[in-house]
Amino acid sequence: MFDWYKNKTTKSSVSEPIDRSAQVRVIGDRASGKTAYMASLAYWPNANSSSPVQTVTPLNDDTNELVENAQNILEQGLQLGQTDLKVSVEDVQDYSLSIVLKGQFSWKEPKVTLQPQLVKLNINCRDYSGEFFSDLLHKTGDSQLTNYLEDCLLANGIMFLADGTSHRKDSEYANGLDKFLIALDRTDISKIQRRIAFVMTKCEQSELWVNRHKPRELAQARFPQTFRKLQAWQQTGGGQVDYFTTSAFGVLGSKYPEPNSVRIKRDRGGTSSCIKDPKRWRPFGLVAPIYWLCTGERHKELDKD
Ligand SMILES: Nc1nc2c(ncn2[C@@H]2O[C@H](COP(=O)(O)OP(=O)(O)OP(=O)(O)O)[C@@H](O)[C@H]2O)c(=O)[nH]1
Ligand SMILES: [Mg+2]
Repeated sequence: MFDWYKNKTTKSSVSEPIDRSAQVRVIGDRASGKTAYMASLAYWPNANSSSPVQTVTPLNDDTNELVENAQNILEQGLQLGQTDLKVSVEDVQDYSLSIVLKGQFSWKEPKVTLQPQLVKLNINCRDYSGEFFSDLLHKTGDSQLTNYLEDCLLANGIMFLADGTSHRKDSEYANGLDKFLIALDRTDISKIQRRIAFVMTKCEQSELWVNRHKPRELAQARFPQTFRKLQAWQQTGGGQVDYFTTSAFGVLGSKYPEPNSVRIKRDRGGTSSCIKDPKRWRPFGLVAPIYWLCTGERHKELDKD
């Protein structure tokens, strides 16, 4: 039954890509940027020719609709609507994507030839409403919540998104996470090794941008309680944890980059924005956490993205 939990690894012949897959759930507070993250990933605007990512392909109707939303809403300089909490978790949007990474050169025995090896990442990803996260904090024994938690058990990857500018909510995130991990460990009989990616979003904001290449240090400094909870979970054998920085909107310019976002609101809960210059919309750091969720390894080039 749990066969598809395991990362499917097909040993490659000459030109076949290495196939890796993951079942993912995206969780996080209201307005942490979950839907914008998924929409930007699926749409993949203004691809950079030097990026390690070759293609991103939507694989189902939910994902095609998400791409349309990226075009019709985000690209028009507007904000996406809030995601509603569905009565049944089966009704939650389930995005399916295939990401192909360009070949990396490697020496192949017995003939020593340079051979580029494509890597294909397949993910199925459910984008929960942030209301799920607040219910975790405030409700117990609720059947809807139980339904969502049971659905999380089916995933081998959890992407926990936090608006990088919402650090004043660190203790709430740590408490929500604590409840989440306890519920997960208590009901989990599959004993699969799960990975949790802690992803800080909106990192085009200058105070985050300067530290984007030190995600672990940034998480520890900005979200110390959440960081400690995650580390403790890892140390007690719950699974693996790693840290990432992203922006669904990206920056403008390269020498003196400025955020490609216009701030609409900023408060304790974080930042609401829209894209400043949609023609130059280029997100960063979107694929690095997915690569790690699928493989358990960090991809140096994606980390530099
Ligand atoms: N500056 C900036 N704003 C972003 C980014 N990603 C999302 N936002 C903004 O953050 C707000 C919330 O984004 P959503 O993607 O709707 O957040 P969500 O986590 O899906 O929220 P719920 O569906 O309510 O749980 C909106 O104002 C977005 O435009 C980003 O990378 N940078
Ligand atoms: Mg949403």
